Amino acid sequence: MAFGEVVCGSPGSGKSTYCYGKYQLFGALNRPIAVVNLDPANENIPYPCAIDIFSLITLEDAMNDQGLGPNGGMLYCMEYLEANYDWLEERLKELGKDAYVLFDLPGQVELSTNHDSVKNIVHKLTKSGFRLAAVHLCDAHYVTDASKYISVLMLSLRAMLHLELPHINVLSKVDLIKQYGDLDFNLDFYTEVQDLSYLENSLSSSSPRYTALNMAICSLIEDYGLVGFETLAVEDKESMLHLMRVIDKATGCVFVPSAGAQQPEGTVEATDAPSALRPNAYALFTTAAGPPRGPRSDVRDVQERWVDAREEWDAWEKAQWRREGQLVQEAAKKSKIRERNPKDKT
Ligand SMILES: Nc1nc2c(ncn2[C@@H]2O[C@H](COP(=O)(O)OP(=O)(O)OP(=O)(O)O)[C@@H](O)[C@H]2O)c(=O)[nH]1
Ligand SMILES: [Mg+2]
Repeated sequence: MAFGEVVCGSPGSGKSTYCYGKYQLFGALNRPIAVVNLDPANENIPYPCAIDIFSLITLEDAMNDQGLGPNGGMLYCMEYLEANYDWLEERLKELGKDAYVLFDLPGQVELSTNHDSVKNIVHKLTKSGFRLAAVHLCDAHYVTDASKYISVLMLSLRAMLHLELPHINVLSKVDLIKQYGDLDFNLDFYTEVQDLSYLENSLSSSSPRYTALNMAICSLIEDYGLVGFETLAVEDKESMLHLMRVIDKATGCVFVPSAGAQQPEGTVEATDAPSALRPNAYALFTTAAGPPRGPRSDVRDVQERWVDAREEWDAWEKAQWRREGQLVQEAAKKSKIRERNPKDKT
């Protein structure tokens, strides 16, 4: 069964960088992955592309041929892709039925909030057997201002209602959050979205005329009770791993490495039995249904890493990297010595 992620979010929120980060992470884990660029304006693609919308249509062509501006051109490209869905379907088939596919979308928010083309394409993919999750990225700096935070909540809720997929909202670039000033509350207040009435003070001081409207929007978001956030710092391996576990849980994907593939000890027994019959030390059911575990799975840990004790953690990480570098150098030296003196076993 094919699994995948529809990576959406506002312009510059880090979608393409996330796709590249995930491509590298899956490479390190020996998990197959393919990235599909669906942004017809994405000229500097950081990741190796399995399928690229550029071979179907580009934004420039759409603008020139149809006499449209950049935003109208983008909508045209998505409508064109929807009309030529078989182009996408054929190339996806070539990736195999067990592919894991990331769809990198353009940053125009209307594509994931009210325009129908992306939604229709997603529905066709789901019908063809894809188990998809929407991964909606929002720049974490919005949480440093109450009114911007409200707009991010509304945008996220709207995308959830529109795309109708298992949905994971993500506060991206959380590593930069400290540089935008002090937060009024701890990070868990913003990620858990439990009681927005605490925002009243900041909202009434920034825009007193609209306090009542803002509070009405807050209670609407609370009434739905759908919006919550994960956090992401793309260069932090633990952060990427945590998000991977959350997404796997949302799509119901449990990856069992094939026998013989290099995996952490005890993960899989090296037999030729079908994957469903092989033991998995991480326990398949716990992985699929239990709460995500590990570093960065608790938002208070994220707060400590990037807000409360960032300098100390940075220094600790640097020391670890130095130590790893030394170990690699020592191992290389030893193997050179062994090559020169094959009889020497030290
Ligand atoms: N510090 C930091 N920077 C990030 C992170 N993720 C992305 N960025 C930076 O954010 C900028 C925008 O990233 P992109 O990946 O191009 O964003 P995008 O959402 O694909 O942008 P559009 O496709 O134009 O909508 C780049 O300079 C990235 O290096 C992150 O986790 N931490
Ligand atoms: Mg991009």
